Amino acid sequence: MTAIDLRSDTVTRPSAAMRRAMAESEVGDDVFLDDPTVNRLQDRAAAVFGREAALFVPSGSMGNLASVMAHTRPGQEVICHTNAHIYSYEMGGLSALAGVLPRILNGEDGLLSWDAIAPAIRPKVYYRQQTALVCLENTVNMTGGRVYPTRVVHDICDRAHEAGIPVHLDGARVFNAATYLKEDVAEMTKTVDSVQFCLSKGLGAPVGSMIVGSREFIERCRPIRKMLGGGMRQAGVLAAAGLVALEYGPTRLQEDHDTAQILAQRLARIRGIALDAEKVQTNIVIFSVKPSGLSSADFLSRLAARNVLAIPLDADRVRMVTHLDVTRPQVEAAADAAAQALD
Ligand code: TLP
Repeated sequence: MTAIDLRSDTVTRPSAAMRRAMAESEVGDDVFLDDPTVNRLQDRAAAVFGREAALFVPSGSMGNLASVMAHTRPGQEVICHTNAHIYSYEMGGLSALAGVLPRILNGEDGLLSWDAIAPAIRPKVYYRQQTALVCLENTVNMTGGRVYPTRVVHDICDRAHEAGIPVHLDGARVFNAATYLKEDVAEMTKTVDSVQFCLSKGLGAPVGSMIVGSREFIERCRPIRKMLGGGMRQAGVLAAAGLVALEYGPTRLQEDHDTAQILAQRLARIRGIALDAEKVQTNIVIFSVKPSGLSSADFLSRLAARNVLAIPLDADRVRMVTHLDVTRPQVEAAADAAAQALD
């Protein structure tokens, strides 16, 4: 029996239509800029976000890193939230490869505000390292897929720009945020300087992310992508999947939010689990098993024995993510398995 895999929305497998598009894709050598399918994907992504240009990158981590490197110089500071993926889950690339200092801030639910950011901006004097970039994440993965109100994003960007500081958005799941808000991604992100979004999460592609921004910014990212080892050749086979993901992926994300809601409500009723289902806005459900007395690792191995997979966030907390390869009956079965595991 195949497992009910709630470890991430990255576990989805390409659909038949996607595989067909990949098999039939027209390809060239993208390092020579002549892969027609990559070019089509880049043009489409730029159009969806109402921007001048976009760049296809192998992963969200590379998209974020290349964007940071294009916006900053070594020795400068990058403001982000303590929960930010770019800070906690990207192998220290900010320091190891971009050479910048992460300036980490707190804020409820992983969200920053201008009031939190303003005091952290370094004074513009030659003998202090300068604040070069603000990074936001939407949705915020590690606080359970929380969504930024768009006016907060615009406010942060407007004020940061007044201070001469650009803003990068880690929009790995920005289409989930758009689905929750019932807003258009172009409108939601129009004030940020660059966006990284993932094709390989809820949108269902096997590989890939996009950076979108001005043409000048994208042309600065392109050689950095090459330096990081992300210059791909006949990448049209992947871009073809990306085009299908970008076209159809966003149209079905509400289903993932609905199944996450069902999952959260069922889990919240289980003794031994602490979870506020009302905080679940998108497709990520995070809860604590501390009241049960079990560690997250013990709980997860009991769950795996019942054919349900999820990941630990720390000693007490567990993350489950819904996606296109899990159905409503499967999340109901997963919640039943959680109840049995804690019985
Ligand atoms: N997130 C993965 C894991 O790395 C935790 C997941 O399963 O959620 N930004 C955000 C907000 C992300 O959640 C991720 C991946 C990335 C960037 C990086 O994307 P990839 O994995 O393509 O490098």
